Amino acid sequence: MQRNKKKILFISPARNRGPDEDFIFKLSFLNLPYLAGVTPDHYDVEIIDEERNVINFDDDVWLVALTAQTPIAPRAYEVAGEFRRRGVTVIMGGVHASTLPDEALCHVDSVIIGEGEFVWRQILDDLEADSLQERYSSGTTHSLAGLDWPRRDLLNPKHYIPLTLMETTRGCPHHCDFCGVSKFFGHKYRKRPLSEVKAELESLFGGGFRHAFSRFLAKMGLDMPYFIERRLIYFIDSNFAADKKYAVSIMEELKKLDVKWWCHATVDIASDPDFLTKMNESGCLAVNVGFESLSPENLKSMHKSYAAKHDYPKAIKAFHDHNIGVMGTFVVGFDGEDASIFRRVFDFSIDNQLDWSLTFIRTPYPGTTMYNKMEEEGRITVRDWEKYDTLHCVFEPEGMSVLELEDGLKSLWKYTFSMSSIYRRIIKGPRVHPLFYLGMNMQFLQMVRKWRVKYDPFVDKG
Ligand code: B12
Ligand code: SF4
Repeated sequence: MQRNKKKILFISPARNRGPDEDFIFKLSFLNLPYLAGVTPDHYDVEIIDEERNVINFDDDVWLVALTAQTPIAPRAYEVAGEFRRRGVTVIMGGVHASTLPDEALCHVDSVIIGEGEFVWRQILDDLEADSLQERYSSGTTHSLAGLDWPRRDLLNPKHYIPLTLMETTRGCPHHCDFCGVSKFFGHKYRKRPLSEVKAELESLFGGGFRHAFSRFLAKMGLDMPYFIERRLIYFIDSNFAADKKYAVSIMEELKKLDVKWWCHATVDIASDPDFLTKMNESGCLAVNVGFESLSPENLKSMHKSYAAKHDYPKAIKAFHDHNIGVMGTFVVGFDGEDASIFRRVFDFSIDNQLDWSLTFIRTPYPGTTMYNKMEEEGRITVRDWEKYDTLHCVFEPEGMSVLELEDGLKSLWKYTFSMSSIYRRIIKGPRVHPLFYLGMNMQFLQMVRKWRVKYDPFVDKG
């Protein structure tokens, strides 16, 4: 059969993961669906998620469009090489290529720096006219009004957990030194018009689902019907509640639609009980909070002083008292930090019954303030981007060896996701949406139980 439309293949490449790195639950993504959403109808579009599909390099395609975060960049370059050898034009966007366009241009024909939607049609027109530029830059000040909705329909729902990803804002007013968000999306907190967010929510969840029995079960902490009915949203915004008035308007809509949801937010919202009440009433299951460090000095050193002002245990209790679970994340490997940090983070997670707790190794991503500082100090030891996955140490640590840091982290994950820890954090109490958190914790348990470590900081050597 002859195809008369030109085909654009959007690809999200995947790292080679060993069986000991594999999650049962897979998340979908929004960036390529957003770009597919602004692609004119006269093109044939397909999204390949390499985590789930095999790439057919001999497919008859006109254009390949790649996305990649830093640890995926090497694989993206391999994929680009395969297609270019077959004479196909390859372009690349995303955080990594935007930060290191010169590097990316050694592997692809064109690089998009910044948000793709605003330059995408121009790129297609240029390619049609045989005048594709090497770089396109979209800046970080675009209004989000009128943004076309992402083509979620191009991702096979069977491949992912029953969860809808959604974005309401871009940018973040804070300046944490390890984070690329405010550099990439800007310090200005840009919000989509409320009417557009509400219309998108309505189109996804409007109508149906008014089962009194499901709501009754949910009140007992059993949210299962919402998962089965796919009425679960993950707001991928870096900071969902930086403008609380705006967030409240969205929550009013979520309450009407009767859905469950979670988001990323900063710890300060815990000191606003009215806001927490509204979160709970609108179906919030969880808030993902980057606690990063238990030391105020470390928080200051990473330019996260606003968090140092908050009492973490009190904040977690406030979330729990409002029936909101806490997914806490931490970072280890600060200067002067020794191996006792692993035990401290573990104890903190248990004592405060963190519903989910994940710790990463400090990683200087290119383009961040942390990267520039470590580069200046000559402390970056690893240039293989695959290792920039926050489980490896890519710099010269101070206070621990690389092995202590990497295996200490793995041990921490093993203890955090052991049955006894899961029991103490979730089952014993406060039992905030226990089914949801059991599922989340169990998938980590099944992964970390296969891990082997040479060094375990939890074992008393004395
Ligand atoms: C949600 C999220 C996650 C979710 C992923 C959910 C999912 N499947 O989408 C989870 C929790 C799993 C996750 C994991 C990780 N994440 Co994350 N994550 C985010 C977050 C908060 C939002 C991502 C997002 O969807 N943004 C919205 C979309 C629309 O933006 P986008 O992907 O950048 O795409 C736009 C442009 O980049 C561009 N674009 C992108 N691709 C392409 C391609 C083409 C062809 C074109 C033209 C344009 C283009 O156009 C898009 C639309 O405007 C970002 C921060 C942020 N606000 O972006 C961090 C972020 C992307 N994550 C980051 C990191 C470090 C990670 C991890 C490596 C480490 C970790 N320990 O968490 C893992 C690795 C995951 C992996 N791929 O292996 C870093 C990336 C840094 C870097 N240099 O790579 C970020 C920027 C946060 C930060 N602190 O700096 N993450
Ligand atoms: S608050 Fe979160 S998104 Fe904002 S700069 Fe800090 S880590 Fe990045």
